[in-house]
This record gives sequence, structure tokens and C-alpha cells, in this order.
Amino acid sequence: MKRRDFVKSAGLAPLALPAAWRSASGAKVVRPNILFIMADDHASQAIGCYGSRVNRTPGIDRIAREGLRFDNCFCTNGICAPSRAVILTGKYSHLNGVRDNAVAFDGAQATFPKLLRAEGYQTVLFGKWHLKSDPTGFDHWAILPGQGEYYNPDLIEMGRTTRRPGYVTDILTDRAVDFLKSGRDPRRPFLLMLHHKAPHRNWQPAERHLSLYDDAEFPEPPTLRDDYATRSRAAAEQEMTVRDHMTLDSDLKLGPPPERLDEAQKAAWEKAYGPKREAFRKAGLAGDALLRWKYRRYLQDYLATIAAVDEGVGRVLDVLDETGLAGSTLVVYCSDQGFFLGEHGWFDKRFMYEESLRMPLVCRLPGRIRPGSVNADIVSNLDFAATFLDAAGRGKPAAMQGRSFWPLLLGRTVPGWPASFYYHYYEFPAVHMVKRHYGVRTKRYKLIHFYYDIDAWELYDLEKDPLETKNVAGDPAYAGVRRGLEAELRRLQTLYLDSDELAREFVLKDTGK
Ligand SMILES: [Ca+2]
Repeated sequence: MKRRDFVKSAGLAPLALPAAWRSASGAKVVRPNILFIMADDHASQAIGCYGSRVNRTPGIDRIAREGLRFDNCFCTNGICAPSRAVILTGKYSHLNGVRDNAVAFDGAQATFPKLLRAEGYQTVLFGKWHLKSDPTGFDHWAILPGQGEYYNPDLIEMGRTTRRPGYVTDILTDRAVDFLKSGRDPRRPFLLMLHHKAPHRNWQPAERHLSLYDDAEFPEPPTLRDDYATRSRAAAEQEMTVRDHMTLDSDLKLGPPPERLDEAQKAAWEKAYGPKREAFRKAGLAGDALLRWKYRRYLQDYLATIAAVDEGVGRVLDVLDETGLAGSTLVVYCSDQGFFLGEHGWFDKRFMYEESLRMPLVCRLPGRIRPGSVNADIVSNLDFAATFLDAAGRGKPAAMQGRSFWPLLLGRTVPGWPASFYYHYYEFPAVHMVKRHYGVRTKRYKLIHFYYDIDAWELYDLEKDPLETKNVAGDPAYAGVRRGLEAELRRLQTLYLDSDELAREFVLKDTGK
């Protein structure tokens, strides 16, 4: 398809070129490059600039310090593949087709990489993709199959699979660095998507970080021993507790080294985990002591896996400086959704509770984004596509549901910016057994409806109860608040073309009932 026809068929708004600005070096910049770094399952509780009490992330913090931190970015459907499909299309799961991790993405859809490419951008993707179909809209891509492997991973590069020696986060960072130094077409702006597998379960740190947190003690979250007393059955009936659902051998590394490691890597692994295994056998832990041990072991590996991601971010920022690209490149760091680090007793994500719902999101563009800014508006992964297109001076196709937060990045106030957010999670029954639910989040409240499998409502007053331990859905004092939120929930469902009927149809088809 010719570019003009493609642009026309995608229903794009008329061209509106952004104002040019001058970078620090004095060069005139019209359309910024976009370096979009995304991690997998990186909780904001494990990022320094979000107030982490458990680790330091100087690389990621640098983006926030020199740019803007969003404090209320949410994910519309908190698992890997659905979040990615929403990011690419700017459409909710029920419209882009990827409701859960089992479905293949239809790559014929309009996506922001495709549209940027039509605008002359060089589009490149390295890393996790997880959408089952081959990437479309990229000049070049090299992806991990499925979840990918931490050590000596396979990479599928433009359709050809080869095994690469080394550690996955470093391999992907190297690819990004090589691109910035020598792979770029200097006549075109670029979109570079560097999408890490880390720190996804089962949290295998790089060799150099295997013992990084050996001596660390971590404060326990206040809800580590949550009894779910005021909640619906959904919270009690999941399968993602640190206490009962983490595997000793794989998650907590008491088993043999992963098969994929070479001999030297296995030796390093043994050196790190052998003594821990012995100490565990001797200790004979049970009950709460065992929970405390599991929580600490979990955080040691989760955070050590993040260390390589953060080092990689720092390296890429340095290379942007060295190559003179820093002033013309919008740098974005985020995670595909949040993660529980022991809150409510859990690991994993999926639930609409804060730790899982919240995506860390920091952005930098010198000369345009004021250093050290913080924004508290509600934005989401639904808005990424429209934002990237806006940064490139393009309107979004009418069918994209997200809104561009580019003006927010530039420090402008947008009248009428949405004050509420719609969530819908589908994957059940499945690993971790989190029941289907949808809900609405405003600045102060959160209303959740677990539908179909059970019919239960939860309401949290986040101002009075930021840890979400007190469900007030049945509290007469909140009856008016609940009515208002239910009306807002139905308004958002209508706005986004979702409904109970549509959800029910999908469940019936999905479960074959
Ligand atoms: Ca994920």
C-alpha cells in the first residue's frame, strides 16, 4: 500500500507539524526520535524515583530527574500480552482482540509503529513481543520467542531463530546501543522499542548480580499477612501467594541450575545458590518464619534481576549523550503493568489493586520536558499510541481510544482531561486463578465488579484507605459514592464500546459453555 493510501485508510486526522525547537547543541529538531524502553512486571515499588524502600535505580531515576514522572499511569488489563496489544493499538482488549495471554495478535490492525513508519520513521524493535504473530510495522525486529529465556536466549530476527550466548538484558541493551551508534538511518527520525523480558518470573539475575542482595533485609509490606476479611471471594481464592504458590525449586532457586546455562554460568549459579540451599535445609523453617524467608528470597532475586535493566538504561542514556542524540530523543521508560511485592501476601499482578494496576512511567526530552516534573493526571497504556503519534506531529486514527498525553509532557494543562479510568481483566480460569473483573478508578475511589464467576462488588476509599484493606461497597455511608461510581462505570463502558453483554458473550465462547 502506498503511504498516502495507508494514511487515508487509517482515518488519520489532518497533518499538524509540531513546532520546531533547538536542542542543546543548537540543532533544529522538528520530530523527535522515540526510544521506548519497557520492562516486564517492573513494580513502581522497586524504582528509586517512586520512593522504593528496597532498591536503588539510578539509571531510571535519571530519566525522571531530567524529565517527567507520571504518578497515576494505569494499565487497562494487567497482564503481558493484553497490555502490549493495548499499547500498540490504542484500543481496549475487547476491540484489539487480545483479552488474555492465549490469543494471537492480529497484526493487520493499525498500530503506532506502522503509522510512524508511514510518516518516515525508521522503526526497530528488540526484545519481548509475546503476541504470538510476527511483528508488523517495523523496518527491523529481533524478538524473544514467547516469554524468552534469561540465559543464552533464542532471538527470532526477522523470522530466523538463533541462540545468543549471554544474558538477555545485556544482549538486548547491546542491540539498542549498536543501533544508536551505527544502525540508524541518519536521514530519518527513529522509533526504537527496547522491550526487556526482565524482571518477569522466575527472576534469574545476571551472573554479576547473583549475590547482590545477599546481605540485604527488606521491610515487609504491611499487608503481607492480609486475611482478605472484607473482600469478595476473589481475593481469597487466587493462587499467587508468596506463602503457598511460589515454587521452592524454580522461583526460590533451591533446585538445580537451569538447563540452559553453560558450564561457567552453572558454576557461578552454584556458588551463589548452593550455600542458600544448604542453609535452608539446615534451618528447617515452618510457618511464619518460612513466609519471611520466602519473601526475602523472592525480593533478592526480583531486585537483582532489575539491576541489569537499570544498568542498561544508564548505558543507553550515556550512548545518547555520546552520539549527540540526547537532545532530539524522547526517552520513555515504563513497565507493561505493575506487580505485587508481597502486598496482600502476593506476587504476580492481574488484580485491579494499586500495586498491579499502576505502571511506572517516566519520560525525558531535553528542551521540551521540564526537568524534575511530576504529573498526577490519570493516564494509561491506552494513551501511548496517540501520544507517540502526537510527538511526531500526527493526529491519531479516529478508532484509537486513547488520548495523547504529549501536552501534559510539555507541561500544559489540558481542560477536561479524564478524571476516571476503566479497567477490564479477563484471563480466568488460568494460572494464578484471578477471577474476571472490571472497574473504575477515580482520583479518590475504586469500584470493582467481579462478574460472571461470582457477582461481587468492592469499593475502596483510597484517601482513607490507601492500602485497600477495607472494602466499603456495602457500607451505607458510601451508598451515594457507590451510586456515582456505578454510573461512571457504565458511562465509561459505553464510551469504550464495552458492556456486560459483550463480556458475557466472550466468556461463553472462551469457556465453550
Ligand atoms: Ca508483564
